[in-house]
Amino acid sequence: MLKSFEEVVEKAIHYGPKVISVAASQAEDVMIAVEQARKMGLINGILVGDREETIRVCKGLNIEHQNYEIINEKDRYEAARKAVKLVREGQAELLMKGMLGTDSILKAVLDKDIGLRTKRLLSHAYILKLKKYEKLLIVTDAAMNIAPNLEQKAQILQNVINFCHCLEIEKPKIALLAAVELVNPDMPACIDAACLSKMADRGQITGGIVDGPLAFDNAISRESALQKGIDSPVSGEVDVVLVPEIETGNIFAKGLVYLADAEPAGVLLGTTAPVILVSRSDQPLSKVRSIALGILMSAYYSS
Ligand code: COD
Repeated sequence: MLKSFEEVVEKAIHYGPKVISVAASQAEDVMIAVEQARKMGLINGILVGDREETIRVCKGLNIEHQNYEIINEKDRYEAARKAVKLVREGQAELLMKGMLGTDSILKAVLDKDIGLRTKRLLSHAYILKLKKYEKLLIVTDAAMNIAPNLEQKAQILQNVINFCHCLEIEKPKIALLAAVELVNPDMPACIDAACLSKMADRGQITGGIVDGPLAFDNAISRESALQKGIDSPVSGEVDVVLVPEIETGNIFAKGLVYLADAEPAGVLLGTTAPVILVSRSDQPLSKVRSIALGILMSAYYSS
């Protein structure tokens, strides 16, 4: 089991360099991350964006832009489409979001003709390293599916279980989060969690240990669960928390980043190729780590 980003990066270097296409490359934090990843032997980059601006950014950072192929596209959404197309056509193995909105890159990825869709639902995973937790904690879905129904949650769950296998977590422990741990019929998150739990028991979702509903305290702390008389196979050892909808997940993950110094990374799941998807405000190191995660996914799926 890979328990830290250091282990993730070390492992990913072993599989690199892979070709990454960067959608809207004209931003300092994006280029710092891409250059760092290139120097570490993780990637070679195709930069799709405003060529003049990208070169200006590179020069300001003492980055030799000649080390990259640059495809000139000033319009950010068009840049996203071109970057996606490079992956679709096999000229790049990974896609990375640069200086554009999440919804724009998602729309390009979802495009029926040029996108990276599979038959699966696409979802997002935030991977967090917290000071007080000894392994990585994955939050899903805090960035793509707005208000997933039960069927969609089952697919989000299966996506994240498959992703955990890339991190060598053989049987990931997953807590289905709600506000309480007893099924309250007035709380839709509880009902979905109870159904998902049963679906996992019956083999409709495979490869992980799934339990819920659980309130966050009982998910993250075994002591707290036992105090309430809950004997859950995941309490205190969760690898993944499944959140009820995007707002809960997004506020939760960003709260941990800004108030508890959690270090984040982010990737899309269920696509034909890895997509690195982090917030524009995330530090370059988060982007490098997300690239490393993408490389592990790529290596796992092609093995
Ligand atoms: N997986 C697979 N296919 C999907 C998915 C998905 N998760 N979502 C939509 N589709 C397909 C639909 O079946 C349809 O064929 C097509 O894509 C368009 O569907 P719409 O019209 O429902 O989707 P859009 O294009 O209006 O919106 C899709 C987004 C992913 C852009 C939208 O859900 C969204 O804005 N999500 C939140 C993104 C965001 O702002 N995140 C902020 C995090 S920092």
